[in-house]
Amino acid sequence: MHPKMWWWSLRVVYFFQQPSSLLAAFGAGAVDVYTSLIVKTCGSNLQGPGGTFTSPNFPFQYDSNAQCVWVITAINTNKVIQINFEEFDLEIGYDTLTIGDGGEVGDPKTVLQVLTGSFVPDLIVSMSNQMWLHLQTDESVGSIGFKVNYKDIKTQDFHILAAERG
Ligand SMILES: [Ca+2]
Repeated sequence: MHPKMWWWSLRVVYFFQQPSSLLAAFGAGAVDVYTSLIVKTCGSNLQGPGGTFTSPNFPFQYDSNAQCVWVITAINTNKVIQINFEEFDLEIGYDTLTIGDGGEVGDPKTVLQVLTGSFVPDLIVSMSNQMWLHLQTDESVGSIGFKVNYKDIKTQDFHILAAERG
């Protein structure tokens, strides 16, 4: 694909913050295009029971034009993935970390959160035994990125935790 076309497509995806509007506007084909557009330059495949990973170069600036993909898998399919961020800072509005449920990286139907800037929820939990994270940075201005802890948990543990938190 022509580089300009590739870039334009990414921007379109960025502006359609709601995955459902992307689907509505372009149909199911847009999902396939989005997925095929992610040319991975960093990231890894991870497994439970738990661990820590960071954006490239952390705690120094991440690279511009980065496309990092992490997929976390609990081998026990009855478990789900829980993540919590120790540090988080991305160039607000231009660099994003998209987090989704399952292993279909980039599928807008599975998006749980699109994070940018320095605000993060304290916990993000998948619905299945897999979670994907996609860091996408633009051509200029970086920040420290993020450090995140992950673990696989039994689904009932999360319900208890949620109940305790009210
Ligand atoms: Ca940037």
